[in-house]
Amino acid sequence: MSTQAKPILYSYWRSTASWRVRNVLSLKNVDYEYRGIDLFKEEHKNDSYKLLNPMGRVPTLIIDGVALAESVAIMEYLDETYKYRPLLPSDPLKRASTRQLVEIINSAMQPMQNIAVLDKIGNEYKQSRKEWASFWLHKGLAAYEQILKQTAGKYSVGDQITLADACIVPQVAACSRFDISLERYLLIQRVVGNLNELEEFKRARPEAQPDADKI
Ligand SMILES: N[C@@H](CCC(=O)N[C@@H](CS)C(=O)NCC(=O)O)C(=O)O
Repeated sequence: MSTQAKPILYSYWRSTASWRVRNVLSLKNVDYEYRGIDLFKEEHKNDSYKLLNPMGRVPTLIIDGVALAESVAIMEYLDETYKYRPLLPSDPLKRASTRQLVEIINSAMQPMQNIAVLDKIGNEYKQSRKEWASFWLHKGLAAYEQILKQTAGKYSVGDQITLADACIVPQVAACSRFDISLERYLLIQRVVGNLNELEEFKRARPEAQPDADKI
């Protein structure tokens, strides 16, 4: 159990990296304070926020007296300090597979569709944001799908919910924003379908957040 009474999450409702951390907080049953950072009002670029998150991105988790940034580091810290429902398998190979899947999303997919990167592609290099994102997202989806052939059970790695699951749900939602069809990715569809049925995942969804746009 962590030592601080109530962690504070700086998040943006539609941010997939924030959503990963919300999934883990929800899965671990952690009571936390939510603070919205509006990316479209550029609140993440404020000097005061950058003191907490030097890259000027969301999420940031204030926990145990420290401002932690980078969703994977945050998720691993939570998994180590909140013992309830371990999200990294005890078997070393399954743990490595979990981290492999996490890295495909964290390093090869999300950075390619991050707002700052898409703005550079669109505004400076005058290329199609959608074509760029679609190319990289399909590459990541195909790799994830191929690995699932070896690892998947009910979820990404067997029947245990893992950090990979916390990442794939938001990443698939991001793909739909670029009109990417999941037709070719049957295992991803199955796993995400199973995860989306769980109450813990429903609580973490963008539309359930206090800063969600009410249309
Ligand atoms: N690797 C970082 C990525 C964080 C990230 O790119 N966050 C996005 C939202 S999902 C963001 O803040 N984008 C604003 C920007 O880059 O200006 C993490 O996992 O925390």
